[in-house]
Amino acid sequence: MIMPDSGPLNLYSTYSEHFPSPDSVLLETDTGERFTYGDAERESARVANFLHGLGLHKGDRVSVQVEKSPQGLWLFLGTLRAGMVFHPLNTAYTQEELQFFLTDACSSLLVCDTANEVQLRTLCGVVGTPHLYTLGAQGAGTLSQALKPRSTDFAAVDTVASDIAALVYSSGTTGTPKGIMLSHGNLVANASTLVDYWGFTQDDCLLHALPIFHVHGLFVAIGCALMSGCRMRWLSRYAVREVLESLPQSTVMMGVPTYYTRLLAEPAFGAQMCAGMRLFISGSAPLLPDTFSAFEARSGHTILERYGMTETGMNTSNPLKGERRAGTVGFPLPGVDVRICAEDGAPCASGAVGDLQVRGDNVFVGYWNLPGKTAEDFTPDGFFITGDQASVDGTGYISIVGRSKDMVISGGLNIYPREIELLINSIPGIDESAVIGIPDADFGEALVAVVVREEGEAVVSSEEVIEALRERIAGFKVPKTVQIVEELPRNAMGKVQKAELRALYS
Ligand code: MLC
Ligand code: AMP
Repeated sequence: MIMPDSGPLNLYSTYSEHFPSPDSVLLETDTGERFTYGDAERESARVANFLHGLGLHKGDRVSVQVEKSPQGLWLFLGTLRAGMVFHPLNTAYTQEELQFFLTDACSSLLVCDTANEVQLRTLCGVVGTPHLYTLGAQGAGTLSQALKPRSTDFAAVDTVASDIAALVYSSGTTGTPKGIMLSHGNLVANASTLVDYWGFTQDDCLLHALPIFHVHGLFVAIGCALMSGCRMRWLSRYAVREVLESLPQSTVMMGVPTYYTRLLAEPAFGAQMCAGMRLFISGSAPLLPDTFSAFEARSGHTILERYGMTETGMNTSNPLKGERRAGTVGFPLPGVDVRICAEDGAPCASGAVGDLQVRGDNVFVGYWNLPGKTAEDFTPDGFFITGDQASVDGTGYISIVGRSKDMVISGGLNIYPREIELLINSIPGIDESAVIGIPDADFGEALVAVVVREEGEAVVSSEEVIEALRERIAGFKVPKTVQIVEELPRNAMGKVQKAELRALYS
């Protein structure tokens, strides 16, 4: 949504208005290091000076595929300060996937892991990305060398609410990923709402175990911390042992449902280690009511479930004070208009299932270079059509009950079956395929490919299908199993019956 530009607005500058004294601790890492708010200011200034020194301009894309580290956070903050567009990339993406992203985003700079430098330098040559620097998990690499001589002072570039702060890709029902343009205004609006709604203060310590290449870990978690001036217990990845050790020093945790089911699977997890915790938040995928109840029984805490999307940030949330209801995502957040509509666009009565639509300052500016797709996904009165199906009960609690888009969420990561089907169908010896999600105790949903082989062709095995996919796409998108069948079930119109396949393989 395009907001009126009523003056300068920069996400970093807004964060920094809430920073406590420079010597206040911002990050405590799993290796025992501590970084202060002063470090964040100085190091992000070096990044901003470096980006300007490279000759990059406001609006240029800075693509980043690195392991989670404090230096990765400075890179994000420095990019915002410099007025450039932060383009985070999942570390699991293969070269083929990166080629698409760098080309589509027309990136000016790629920062990658030291280990990938050689291959990605060649790729940058192919796609025309002019600059490449490296950043290893421990902070070493050509980027840190280049940053050393830079000044630790930098005045944030003048940006306005509608200027793009980040470009985050999500795949889609056509199989081709699309860039989601998030503006400074979108990210400021959502983070400030969440800080208030979830009661963040400087006294909090947020247990941050999420990756920082997605909206959840990057804008929701980091946004709440920086806009309240609190501390973060910073884990480089979600490892259940480190989470157990960190809980006694934390007050808030955010995670996808898998984070909570993995905690419940640990016999050592219990109420005592949660004594200092005030809030557990879950999102990015449905939290099963059984998980909600088991967690309450073990820890004494009711998990607060919220609902959002990359395109919109957070839209609804269960309350901080008041009943958190299992199986629901609570109420619309302040400043977010939510409505549930029938196919003809009329509002649904309470209890009826319809398409969930949202409008507000949190809603993205549009899809990168795809004005037609952007127009298609908005109603004439400015509501974004989420593709989620929902209902609202008589007391206002909203439940997400399904999706009109064909999408699987595995461990909080979205996978669009069409993308995988197109790749499987291109393997020699394969006639066609259908990719589905089936219930999985760990990931919520697990990917299964149902495959029909070509008659008379050399026989392709399930293992060969998996191997062929591994070379081309991120591991989390590779189906956990491949079922070879004679034919796919179809209805009278010739459409593959995925519900039938799900029932068969669940
Ligand atoms: C890893 N693997 C997965 C997977 N993650 N498979 C399916 N689904 C996943 N989510 C596979 C790898 O390919 C590998 O397979 C094997 O599991 C081990 O990899 P790993 O990296 O060691 O796994 P692990 O550390 O256990 O990671 C699982 C996880 C992680 C759940 C901790 O995926 C995670 O942190 N998920 C959170 C994602 C997130 O931040 N989502 C928010 C999106 S924003 P192999 O076969 O190669 O060995 C959003 C908006 C909103 O949705 O509302 O928030
Ligand atoms: P992403 O594209 O990664 O931003 O994922 C957004 C999608 O995740 C939404 O459209 C929903 O389908 C799903 N989602 C996020 N939070 C929840 C939740 N609490 N319950 C159910 N689905 C959710």
